[in-house]
Amino acid sequence: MPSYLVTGGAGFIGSHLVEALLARGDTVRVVDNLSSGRRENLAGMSGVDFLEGDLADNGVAARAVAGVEYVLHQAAMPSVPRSVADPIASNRANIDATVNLLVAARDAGVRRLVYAGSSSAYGDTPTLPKTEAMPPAPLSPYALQKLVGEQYCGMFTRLYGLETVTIRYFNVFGPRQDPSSPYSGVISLFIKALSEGRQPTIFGDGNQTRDFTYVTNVVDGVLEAAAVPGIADTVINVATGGRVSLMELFRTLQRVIGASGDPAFGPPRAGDVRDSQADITRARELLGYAPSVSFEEGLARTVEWFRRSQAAAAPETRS
Ligand code: UD2
Repeated sequence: MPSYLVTGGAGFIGSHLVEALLARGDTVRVVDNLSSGRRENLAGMSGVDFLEGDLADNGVAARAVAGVEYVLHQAAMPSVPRSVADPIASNRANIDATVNLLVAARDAGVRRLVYAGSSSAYGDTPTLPKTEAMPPAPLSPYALQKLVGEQYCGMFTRLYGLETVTIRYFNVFGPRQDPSSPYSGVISLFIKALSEGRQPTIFGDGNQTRDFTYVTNVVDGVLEAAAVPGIADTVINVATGGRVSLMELFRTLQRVIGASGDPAFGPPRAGDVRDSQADITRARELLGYAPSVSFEEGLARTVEWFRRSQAAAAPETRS
């Protein structure tokens, strides 16, 4: 029964990893500073060893990795615009915490650390789809910080022999993605707005594209990345492999939700990537990965989850 640490395990993606690990009988510890994660995300998942703390504190990092075989490092301060607004706070959460965790994992003899990288590393390089061999070109503090984190991981493998693998995520969405902040992922924000009869805002002309990836696909990729031998010091895209514009996303969600009308438009966001699409050949070859849930099916499941969670919250709202 291998033991796993999921950093950021009370967050959106982290909680899905915890759920999958528990379902197959693994032992799971979570470390989370609850900055964007919530204890409720782990509701019903019994047996989790929960440690509340911030990995930017190296004492917390050391406690978190004690006795652990695998680390799935999800803890981060996501969001391009948040990093543009506050580069120091995001640097601390995304780089300082990662270095502390790597040192602690090295010293504790962890077998492998899987790092949550970001498609933002590719920036606006002209070629699509993006292959891992392309030179990175970060456009925002967030993109640079996530890239530095993955480079630290590779360096820890080469310098100290700590096995690390980076999975570059491409715009992950699904149940438990929190729509409550202006920095939330666009799908969660659009679902919330359309469900409440409001029009969401599109930043820019709406022709920017993303390889939106349902969370289950990411869980599959990350768990394989922890298990497959001989892939230390590798960067691997995990995505759907498609490309959907913001306008297409908006129209598709309108259909699924049963809403109409046109979106509002605002100025493009500073640091925003124009087009993003993954080449998933490496994931297929190294991890045996294939996306098991399509973009459309993922949207339907996410809207359904949102409806059920709104319905569950409704009695409290009325009281
Ligand atoms: C980046 C990364 C993604 C992940 C994420 C974490 C890229 C291509 N992707 O996602 O992999 O690391 O950061 O935060 O860099 N938008 C609107 N209206 C809104 C909100 C967003 O039009 O109300 C636009 C936004 O300007 C962007 C797109 O929707 O063009 C997606 O935005 P997002 O914040 O969901 O994710 P993004 O692409 O910054």
